Amino acid sequence: MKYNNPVIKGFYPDPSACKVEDTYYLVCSSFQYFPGVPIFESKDLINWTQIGHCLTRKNQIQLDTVDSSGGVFAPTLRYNNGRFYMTTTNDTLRQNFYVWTDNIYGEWSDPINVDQGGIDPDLYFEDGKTYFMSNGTDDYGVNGIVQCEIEIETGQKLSPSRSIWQGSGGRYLESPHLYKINGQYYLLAAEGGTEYGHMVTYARGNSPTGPFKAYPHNPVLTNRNLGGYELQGVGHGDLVQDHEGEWWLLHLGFRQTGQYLTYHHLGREVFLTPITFGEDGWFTAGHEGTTLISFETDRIADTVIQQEKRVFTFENTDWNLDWCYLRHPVTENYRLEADKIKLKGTAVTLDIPATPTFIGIRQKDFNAIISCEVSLTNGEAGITLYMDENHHYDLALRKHPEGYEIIERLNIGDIKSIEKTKNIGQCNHASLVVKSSPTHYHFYIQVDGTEILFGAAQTKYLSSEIAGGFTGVLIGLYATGEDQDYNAIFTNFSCLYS
Ligand code: 6LW
Repeated sequence: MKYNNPVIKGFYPDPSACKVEDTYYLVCSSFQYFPGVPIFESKDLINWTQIGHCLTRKNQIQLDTVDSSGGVFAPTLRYNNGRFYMTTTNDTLRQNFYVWTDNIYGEWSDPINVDQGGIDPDLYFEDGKTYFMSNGTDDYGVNGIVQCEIEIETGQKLSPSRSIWQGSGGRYLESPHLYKINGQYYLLAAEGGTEYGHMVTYARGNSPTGPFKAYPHNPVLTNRNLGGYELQGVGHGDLVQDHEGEWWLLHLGFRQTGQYLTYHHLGREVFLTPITFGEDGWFTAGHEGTTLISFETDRIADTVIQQEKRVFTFENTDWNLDWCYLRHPVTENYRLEADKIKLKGTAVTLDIPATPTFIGIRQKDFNAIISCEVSLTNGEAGITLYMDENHHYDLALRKHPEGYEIIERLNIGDIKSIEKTKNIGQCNHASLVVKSSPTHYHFYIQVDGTEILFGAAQTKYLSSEIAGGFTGVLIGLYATGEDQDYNAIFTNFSCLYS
């Protein structure tokens, strides 16, 4: 069959996966968004359904003081003796920790801290021992992939942290994962940084503690030399073995906005690349070490069909799965109903790294029509295309002393500008429409069923290349205001991808 990449679209970076019986499970990083660490499941590696989040309680993750792209960095998901473990870093606190659950559809434990620095923690279980890996500097001042043994019940270190591999020479050695395959230990990593130079590298050895010998042809996977190719930045991945014994890499990458337009604003997404082991025990990845937009493979049955949900509405999404908040939400400011939401705006705007009244869903594809109706009593409420507090576009309804107006606001770094306003008198209701293409957002208002073009802005100013950071654009519904009551009601939300 032929499958398309990405297999999970939109801002879902740093995938880590494991297989339990006939099901694959996968987690991603979530940074300043709450709940943290989305969990997906799949039976066939190409159709993924979100089933929950690992970090659903405030006592599991401190996000209040977290800047954009701070907070929850890359997680690892592992299963041992009937228990799932998810380990990650709160990068803002520089703290590695893990949580566990015996029911992946339920709640996860309180965090257990590990006193080893660096990011991208990994767990490897063998013979009653637990090895904990991360990147960084070891107890002797040596950089690299750093490892210690821990007691899994308490997170206590049972051995000093020791650097076990220094990588293949690329910058930003990170994302370690350790596996035992056919009696050998494989240490997978990412190098090059999570931009255009990103790559996957690995080494192998005879013991979980090394020494490790680098694969002679590293990087095993990178798209860094594919100029003019839509998929870039591939790296940071995790190996899984399928039901038939074949190996795959689930990893991140991004889609740039055009063949030679080196911007991406949808965030880093999840890609699937076949892995092939040679007789010598070294493996290769993808098509000559690159990831393609689609792979023809006989490893997945022709009867498997890659499904894609193209329409997202209030009615067909789940508030607890598809939608998320900036840092810890003030829950009483949200009334989430089957077909509408009521928001209580506060004085906190989208322009500061705090907790505005905001609920967002990831933009999963370039071409989309996003629409909703909003009613307002005071303050402001509307749709935001939100990358971070300094990079967002808003189409909103706003109260002014004599009545109401529609505004189009562009917020690009130091330039914060209301581009257009339209006075709508005493009418406190508006239909807002945003049409998105790879390169532009066009803003419309709908009056009596007719769409009136209000303005436009380029997507590239919301891209990671301009905004920096590790996240992607969310379609947010937001409100600001000073009242004590719910000042905005949203209905008829739809995001239709073509
Ligand atoms: C993550 C690191 C990376 O921790 O980006 O792509 C960092 N790789 O491994 C943030 O996602």
